[in-house]
Amino acid sequence: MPPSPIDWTTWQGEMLATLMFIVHDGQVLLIEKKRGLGAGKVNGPGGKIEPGETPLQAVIRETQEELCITPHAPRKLGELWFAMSDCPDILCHVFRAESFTGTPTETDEAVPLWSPLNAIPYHRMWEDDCHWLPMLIENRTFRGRFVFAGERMLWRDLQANLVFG
Ligand code: 6U4
Repeated sequence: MPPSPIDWTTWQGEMLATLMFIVHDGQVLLIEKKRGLGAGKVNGPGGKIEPGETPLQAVIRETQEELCITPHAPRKLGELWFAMSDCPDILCHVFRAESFTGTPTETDEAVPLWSPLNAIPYHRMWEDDCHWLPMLIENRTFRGRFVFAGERMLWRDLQANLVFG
Protein backbone atom coordinates (compact mmCIF):
# COMPACT_ATOMS: atom_id res chain seq x y z
CA MET A 1 0.00 0.00 0.00
CA PRO A 2 1.42 3.46 -0.87
CA PRO A 3 1.52 6.17 1.83
CA SER A 4 -1.92 7.48 2.73
CA PRO A 5 -3.09 10.41 0.60
CA ILE A 6 -4.92 11.64 3.73
CA ASP A 7 -3.44 13.10 6.91
CA TRP A 8 -5.42 10.98 9.37
CA THR A 9 -4.05 12.85 12.41
CA THR A 10 -6.26 15.85 11.58
CA TRP A 11 -9.07 13.92 9.83
CA GLN A 12 -12.61 14.25 11.17
CA GLY A 13 -15.77 12.57 9.94
CA GLU A 14 -18.13 15.16 8.48
CA MET A 15 -21.02 12.70 8.63
CA LEU A 16 -21.52 10.29 11.53
CA ALA A 17 -23.17 7.01 10.60
CA THR A 18 -23.86 3.47 11.78
CA LEU A 19 -24.09 -0.10 10.49
CA MET A 20 -25.72 -3.13 12.14
CA PHE A 21 -24.95 -6.80 11.52
CA ILE A 22 -27.21 -9.36 13.19
CA VAL A 23 -25.48 -12.74 13.30
CA HIS A 24 -27.87 -15.59 14.07
CA ASP A 25 -27.91 -19.32 13.42
CA GLY A 26 -24.92 -19.34 11.04
CA GLN A 27 -26.28 -16.44 9.00
CA VAL A 28 -25.93 -12.66 8.89
CA LEU A 29 -28.83 -10.33 8.15
CA LEU A 30 -27.94 -7.99 5.28
CA ILE A 31 -29.98 -5.59 3.16
CA GLU A 32 -30.25 -4.71 -0.48
CA LYS A 33 -30.17 -0.94 -0.15
CA LYS A 34 -32.82 0.76 -2.27
CA ARG A 35 -31.85 4.43 -1.93
CA GLY A 36 -29.23 6.85 -0.55
CA LEU A 37 -25.47 6.35 -0.61
CA GLY A 38 -24.67 2.85 -1.89
CA ALA A 39 -28.13 2.26 -3.40
CA GLY A 40 -28.13 -1.07 -5.27
CA LYS A 41 -25.41 -2.50 -3.03
CA VAL A 42 -25.71 -5.11 -0.30
CA ASN A 43 -24.81 -3.80 3.17
CA GLY A 44 -25.99 -3.96 6.77
CA PRO A 45 -28.89 -1.77 7.87
CA GLY A 46 -27.82 1.61 9.23
CA GLY A 47 -27.51 5.25 8.34
CA LYS A 48 -26.83 8.74 9.59
CA ILE A 49 -26.77 9.63 13.27
CA GLU A 50 -29.26 12.43 13.93
CA PRO A 51 -28.34 15.39 16.17
CA GLY A 52 -28.72 14.45 19.86
CA GLU A 53 -28.61 10.70 19.20
CA THR A 54 -25.94 8.32 20.42
CA PRO A 55 -24.54 5.83 17.87
CA LEU A 56 -26.39 3.03 19.71
CA GLN A 57 -29.73 4.87 19.57
CA ALA A 58 -29.16 5.64 15.89
CA VAL A 59 -28.35 2.07 14.88
CA ILE A 60 -31.44 0.73 16.65
CA ARG A 61 -33.66 3.39 15.01
CA GLU A 62 -32.20 2.78 11.54
CA THR A 63 -32.66 -0.99 11.86
CA GLN A 64 -36.27 -0.44 12.91
CA GLU A 65 -36.88 1.98 10.01
CA GLU A 66 -35.19 -0.15 7.35
CA LEU A 67 -36.25 -3.69 8.36
CA CYS A 68 -39.05 -3.27 10.97
CA ILE A 69 -37.05 -5.19 13.60
CA THR A 70 -35.36 -4.24 16.88
CA PRO A 71 -31.89 -5.66 17.51
CA HIS A 72 -31.16 -6.89 21.06
CA ALA A 73 -28.14 -5.65 23.00
CA PRO A 74 -26.04 -4.35 20.08
CA ARG A 75 -22.30 -4.24 20.79
CA LYS A 76 -19.96 -1.86 19.00
CA LEU A 77 -17.17 -3.89 17.40
CA GLY A 78 -15.73 -1.47 14.88
CA GLU A 79 -15.15 1.97 13.48
CA LEU A 80 -14.81 2.76 9.80
CA TRP A 81 -13.27 6.02 8.65
CA PHE A 82 -14.10 6.85 5.03
CA ALA A 83 -12.32 9.71 3.27
CA MET A 84 -14.51 10.33 0.23
CA SER A 85 -13.85 12.36 -2.92
CA ASP A 86 -17.33 13.43 -3.89
CA CYS A 87 -19.40 13.43 -0.69
CA PRO A 88 -18.80 14.22 2.99
CA ASP A 89 -16.24 12.05 4.83
CA ILE A 90 -17.98 9.43 7.00
CA LEU A 91 -17.18 8.08 10.45
CA CYS A 92 -19.21 4.91 10.82
CA HIS A 93 -19.80 2.95 14.05
CA VAL A 94 -20.28 -0.77 13.37
CA PHE A 95 -22.44 -2.87 15.69
CA ARG A 96 -23.17 -6.58 16.07
CA ALA A 97 -26.16 -8.28 17.69
CA GLU A 98 -27.17 -11.92 18.00
CA SER A 99 -30.95 -11.62 18.20
CA PHE A 100 -33.86 -9.30 17.50
CA THR A 101 -37.59 -8.78 17.89
CA GLY A 102 -39.92 -8.75 14.89
CA THR A 103 -39.86 -10.08 11.36
CA PRO A 104 -37.36 -8.64 8.83
CA THR A 105 -39.62 -6.89 6.32
CA GLU A 106 -39.01 -5.01 3.08
CA THR A 107 -39.42 -1.22 3.37
CA ASP A 108 -38.93 1.79 1.04
CA GLU A 109 -35.26 1.74 2.05
CA ALA A 110 -34.23 -1.91 2.05
CA VAL A 111 -34.90 -5.55 1.19
CA PRO A 112 -33.81 -8.03 3.90
CA LEU A 113 -31.30 -10.69 2.85
CA TRP A 114 -30.09 -13.51 5.10
CA SER A 115 -26.65 -14.69 4.00
CA PRO A 116 -24.82 -17.82 5.20
CA LEU A 117 -21.62 -16.74 6.97
CA ASN A 118 -19.53 -18.72 4.48
CA ALA A 119 -21.19 -17.20 1.39
CA ILE A 120 -21.36 -13.45 1.98
CA PRO A 121 -21.94 -11.68 -1.38
CA TYR A 122 -18.88 -9.43 -1.21
CA HIS A 123 -19.05 -8.85 -4.98
CA ARG A 124 -22.31 -6.94 -4.38
CA MET A 125 -20.94 -4.90 -1.46
CA TRP A 126 -18.66 -1.88 -0.97
CA GLU A 127 -15.02 -2.76 -1.75
CA ASP A 128 -13.89 -2.33 1.87
CA ASP A 129 -16.39 -4.77 3.38
CA CYS A 130 -14.45 -7.96 2.59
CA HIS A 131 -11.59 -6.62 4.74
CA TRP A 132 -13.45 -5.96 7.99
CA LEU A 133 -16.71 -7.95 7.94
CA PRO A 134 -14.81 -11.23 8.52
CA MET A 135 -13.42 -9.67 11.71
CA LEU A 136 -16.89 -8.72 12.92
CA ILE A 137 -18.04 -12.28 12.21
CA GLU A 138 -15.13 -13.59 14.31
CA ASN A 139 -16.26 -11.23 17.11
CA ARG A 140 -13.04 -9.21 16.89
CA THR A 141 -12.85 -5.43 17.22
CA PHE A 142 -11.34 -3.32 14.47
CA ARG A 143 -10.77 0.12 13.01
CA GLY A 144 -10.63 0.44 9.24
CA ARG A 145 -9.52 3.57 7.42
CA PHE A 146 -10.26 3.87 3.72
CA VAL A 147 -9.80 6.41 0.94
CA PHE A 148 -12.39 6.33 -1.83
CA ALA A 149 -12.61 8.04 -5.22
CA GLY A 150 -16.29 7.65 -6.00
CA GLU A 151 -16.99 3.96 -5.36
CA ARG A 152 -13.37 2.86 -5.93
CA MET A 153 -11.16 2.15 -2.91
CA LEU A 154 -7.70 3.73 -3.37
CA TRP A 155 -6.13 3.06 0.02
CA ARG A 156 -6.87 1.00 3.13
CA ASP A 157 -5.59 0.31 6.62
CA LEU A 158 -7.13 -2.12 9.10
CA GLN A 159 -6.23 -2.52 12.76
CA ALA A 160 -7.50 -5.23 15.07
CA ASN A 161 -8.17 -5.41 18.80
CA LEU A 162 -9.25 -1.83 19.32
CA VAL A 163 -10.96 -0.94 22.60
CA PHE A 164 -14.02 1.32 22.33
CA GLY A 165 -15.45 3.27 25.26
P1 6U4 B 1 -30.58 8.08 6.22
O1 6U4 B 1 -31.03 9.37 5.63
O2 6U4 B 1 -29.86 8.22 7.51
O3 6U4 B 1 -31.63 6.99 6.24
P2 6U4 B 1 -29.11 6.28 4.68
O4 6U4 B 1 -29.60 6.14 3.28
O5 6U4 B 1 -29.46 5.18 5.60
O6 6U4 B 1 -29.52 7.67 5.21
P3 6U4 B 1 -26.73 7.25 3.71
O7 6U4 B 1 -27.29 7.17 2.34
O8 6U4 B 1 -26.41 8.60 4.22
O9 6U4 B 1 -27.58 6.45 4.74
O10 6U4 B 1 -25.43 6.37 3.73
C1 6U4 B 1 -24.71 6.15 4.89
C2 6U4 B 1 -24.62 4.66 5.07
O11 6U4 B 1 -23.78 4.11 4.08
C3 6U4 B 1 -24.03 4.28 6.42
O12 6U4 B 1 -24.81 3.23 6.98
C4 6U4 B 1 -22.65 3.77 6.09
C5 6U4 B 1 -22.81 3.28 4.68
N1 6U4 B 1 -21.56 3.35 3.92
C6 6U4 B 1 -21.05 4.42 3.28
N2 6U4 B 1 -19.86 4.11 2.69
C7 6U4 B 1 -19.64 2.79 2.96
C8 6U4 B 1 -18.61 1.88 2.63
N3 6U4 B 1 -17.54 2.24 1.91
N4 6U4 B 1 -18.75 0.63 3.10
C9 6U4 B 1 -19.81 0.23 3.84
N5 6U4 B 1 -20.82 1.08 4.18
C10 6U4 B 1 -20.73 2.31 3.74
O13 6U4 B 1 -19.88 -0.93 4.23
